[in-house]
Amino acid sequence: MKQNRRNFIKKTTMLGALGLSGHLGCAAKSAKKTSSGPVVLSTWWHGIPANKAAWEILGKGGKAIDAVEAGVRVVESNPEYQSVGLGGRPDRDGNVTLDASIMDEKGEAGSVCFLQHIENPISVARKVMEETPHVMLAGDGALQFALQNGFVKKNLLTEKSKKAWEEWKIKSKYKPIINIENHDTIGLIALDKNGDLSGACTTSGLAYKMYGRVGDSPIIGAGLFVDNEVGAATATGMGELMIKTVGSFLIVELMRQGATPIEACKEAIQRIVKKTNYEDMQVAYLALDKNGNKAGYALRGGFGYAVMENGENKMYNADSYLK
Ligand code: SD4
Repeated sequence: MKQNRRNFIKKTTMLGALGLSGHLGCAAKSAKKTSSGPVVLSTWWHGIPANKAAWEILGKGGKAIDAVEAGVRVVESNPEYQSVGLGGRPDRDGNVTLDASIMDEKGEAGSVCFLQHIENPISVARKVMEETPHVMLAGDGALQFALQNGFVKKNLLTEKSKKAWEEWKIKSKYKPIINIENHDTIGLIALDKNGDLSGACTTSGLAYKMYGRVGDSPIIGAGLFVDNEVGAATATGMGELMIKTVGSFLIVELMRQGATPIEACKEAIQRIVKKTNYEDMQVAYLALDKNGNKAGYALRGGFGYAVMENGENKMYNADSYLK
């Protein structure tokens, strides 16, 4: 599955053709409680297997923090998903560099960025959260910490991703084209049976990015934010736009002030429209409040996300600002 920008647009058209269920955002319009049990939602099609893994924990009354980690690990470890973990598309020099973050119900946070050679960066992020006094480790320092904690060093560049990169180099003439992107980060947020929220976000980032580039996914408040009193939000798309507008934090703060998840996501997209040069770029958010109300909303059409509750796991096609 090619996932460059052009193909992303094709894929988004395909989503519509697949007749994915309607706009969950509308269902989430009301702020009243819509879910009594656990709920998990996550970005893109790989959200289906991720939710399923998360549900194995949530469905048995397990903790959201364990569920979010287990959910995204499935996607990180599957080389067929060329935008996360093993098999992720490399930067323009051929290095697979990963970003990930995690937050729990206590407001604790852990993150790694520019991490190489580790299949499950989310678990390294969780270790940073739980076993260091810090929030974020980067590059070689993150790798060293991972190895000290028993993670195994491996080559993450699969033949398939290597081949795609080599083809890209011919056409791209090796220019850094930062508005050409792959939108397949997995952001996953969950509410457990006890009413506790957690979230995880993990990615190989923008394909063929500049060496050293870090996106929104490991930045607490940009790619992910959780406040157990209020709600959780996560993002996918062109990370620079979410970083500049601190989008996930903004969504949670708007919900704190009474916005529904869909209203909060719309406002965060509006902020991008007003404050950034978003031409040719995509951004999408997911939000979940403390009562289980949820929404997905995107800058442009074609953003799909998966929701699992009451044992049912379904794709939804998010509403968007640009039609
Ligand atoms: C990034 N937000 O690195 C990530 C890319 C992404 O799906 O979402 N890909 O900017």
